[in-house]
Amino acid sequence: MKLYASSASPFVRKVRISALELGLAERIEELAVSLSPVNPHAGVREHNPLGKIPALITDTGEALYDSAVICEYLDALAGGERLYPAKGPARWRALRRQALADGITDAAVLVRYEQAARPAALRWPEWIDGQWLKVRSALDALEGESLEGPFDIGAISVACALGYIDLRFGEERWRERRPRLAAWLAGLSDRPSVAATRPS
Ligand code: GSF
Repeated sequence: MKLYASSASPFVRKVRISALELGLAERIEELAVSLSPVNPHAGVREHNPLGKIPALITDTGEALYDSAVICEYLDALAGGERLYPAKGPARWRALRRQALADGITDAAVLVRYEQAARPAALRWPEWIDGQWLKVRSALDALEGESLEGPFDIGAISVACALGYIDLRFGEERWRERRPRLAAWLAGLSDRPSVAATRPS
């Protein structure tokens, strides 16, 4: 399998952690790319018309995206029901938590593009504030949940969202008002899949 990837991408990190957890990492060859909405990558666009990473090319040549689909595909390849609970409340909790965490990451990535890619004269502070409202509200919601339990796709997605905020927005100091979430993330720091994929 081939994976269009970049080292700082939080969505690619979801796939990397999932592959390591499932024992599939060695079957994936990474194709490193650099892209943004104003700097699209032709190879990625050929396989994913949205021009986004992660995009996976399976061994039969089929392209899969986005991160949620790729992670569920890898889970199925490894026998199924390891990262994606099959049914019942555990499934809906994991999927809902993945949606919440990916929403945090989506909003944070948009802020990053706004600040790093958009010309200063075109920036819109209220729009950035609107993205931060989503991020902070979602972090508050996670602080109110118990994240203890299996390291499923919901937990993986939360770890990647928090890792991305630490990478790009250290000044946010999200831990100050969210001690439970902070302790949960700290408890994961030695987990091999998390440690091996930490962005630098
Ligand atoms: C989001 C992927 C994404 O925004 C997923 O895979 O879950 N819903 C998708 N990827 C970014 C890179 S990143 O910040 O992880 C991307 O490819 N951006 C390029 C663009 O044109 O938006």
